[in-house]
Amino acid sequence: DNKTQTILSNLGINEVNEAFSTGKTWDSAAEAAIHAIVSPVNGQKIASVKFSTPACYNKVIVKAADAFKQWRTVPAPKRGDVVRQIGDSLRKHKDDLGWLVSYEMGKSLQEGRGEVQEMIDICDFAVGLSRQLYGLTMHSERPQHRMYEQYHPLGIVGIISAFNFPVAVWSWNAMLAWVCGDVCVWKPSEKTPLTAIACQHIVQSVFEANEIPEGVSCLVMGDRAIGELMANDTRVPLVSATGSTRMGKAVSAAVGARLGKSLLELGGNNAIIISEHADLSIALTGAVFGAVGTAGQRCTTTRRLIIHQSIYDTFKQKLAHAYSQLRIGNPLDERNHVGPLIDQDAVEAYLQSIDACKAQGGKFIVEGGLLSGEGYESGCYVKPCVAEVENHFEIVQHETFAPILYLIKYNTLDEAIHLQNSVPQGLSSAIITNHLREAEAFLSASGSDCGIANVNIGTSGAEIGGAFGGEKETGGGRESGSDAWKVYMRRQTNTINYSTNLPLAQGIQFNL
Ligand code: UN1
Repeated sequence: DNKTQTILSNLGINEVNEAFSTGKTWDSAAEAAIHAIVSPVNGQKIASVKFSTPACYNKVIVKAADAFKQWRTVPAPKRGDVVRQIGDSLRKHKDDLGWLVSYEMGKSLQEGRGEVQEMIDICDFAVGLSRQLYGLTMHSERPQHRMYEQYHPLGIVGIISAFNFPVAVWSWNAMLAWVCGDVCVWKPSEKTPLTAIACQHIVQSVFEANEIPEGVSCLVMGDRAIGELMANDTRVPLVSATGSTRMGKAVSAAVGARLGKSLLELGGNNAIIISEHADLSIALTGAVFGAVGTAGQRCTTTRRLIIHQSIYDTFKQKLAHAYSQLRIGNPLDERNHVGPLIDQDAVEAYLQSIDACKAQGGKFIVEGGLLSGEGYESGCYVKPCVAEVENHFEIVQHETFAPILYLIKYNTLDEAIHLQNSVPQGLSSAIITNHLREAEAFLSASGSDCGIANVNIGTSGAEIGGAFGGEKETGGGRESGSDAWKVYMRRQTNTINYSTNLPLAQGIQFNL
């Protein structure tokens, strides 16, 4: 319709879009295959994109390597000023871009705008950071010597992003990488390339106004074939990848084989422990938002509730009631809580997990299923569901990217923490309790083993100011706030002798 066309044209999206961009240049090889992008909201085609060939990819890397030579010489606070302007431009485009995130990916409009807000926030963070890329100074053991360390730009940062946060996760990487003096080559998910095209246009107009060389921000379209080229490419010192554990293992192996750096943000299997000392209304809202927000497709989605036996039945009833109130439907309609899954493959995985859960002994207290009929024509809308399970079930150990919530009972806090930690993944975790000893035990060295551990907050919806990522199969990377910037730079230790002698360290005498 008209609204869709206006927004697409505001964001620079054509009917058929080129396979790569190095900035001003948008291009494709003649043989580039064309892929249609269909919205999970209504099953309508939005636009098409061409996929990059290896030759396209190579052109991008050559351009990026060239641009790096200039960009690394721009003072960091000046680079920060350019990122500040990107933040300003994102503020202007927040409604359009938030809408397109919602329409292309299927998350609620509020969450689509929230995602753009995360981008704006990381821009602000990066601007401040551009004056704070601190190294330490050390005291030399030798007289009239000075020691310090400094951080230098690394080079090309390859960014592989997932469909579920199609633009925010890229921005966490790109904004930090840019203030650090790196150049970025972004391969967005082949399921959500249009929002990436929109971002490239926004960045490009800021870069052009500031006469930044072409190649500082690059976009390559494609599927895992392009990801593989990047992972194996020695011209790309850092590959930052978000997605499944299977993908992360492949990236890590390829990058590791050439001793490059990878930053991995992979699957989660996040739990909330609900204690007998919990505020149950906080627990309920935190759990339901965590489980059904983004239709269960966040890596921070709440997948397990570990509930104290004394309040288990009460909480179960409250939960079932809350689920009965959920409105599932078009995410662009702000009255709805839950939108569609990304595509029919995701629906298939959801249905298979429900079957597997039943076969393994799970008991559904809120039944799932595919929705059909008016408003559900895309075939991607499913019912959020809740099952009583045991933590060791194979299906419970596995991350299904869908709104399936598992309930598990516990007696002692030690047991609850043990259950929470007894999965292969280690991203986000939470406890709801008003009991100080429980909260502190959960956060202690013998508590949660995750990268994120919260008290009286659910597992999803982290702020950008903290380092984001997790342990074990989550991949170990940290993105976004705190000192996550360090991975985007190379560290150099410098020792300067301003004496007239050459004293050696460790007291060694070497006389000629
Ligand atoms: C993701 O799902 O990959 O903490 C990122 C959150 C969001 C980011 C999630 N701020 O839920």
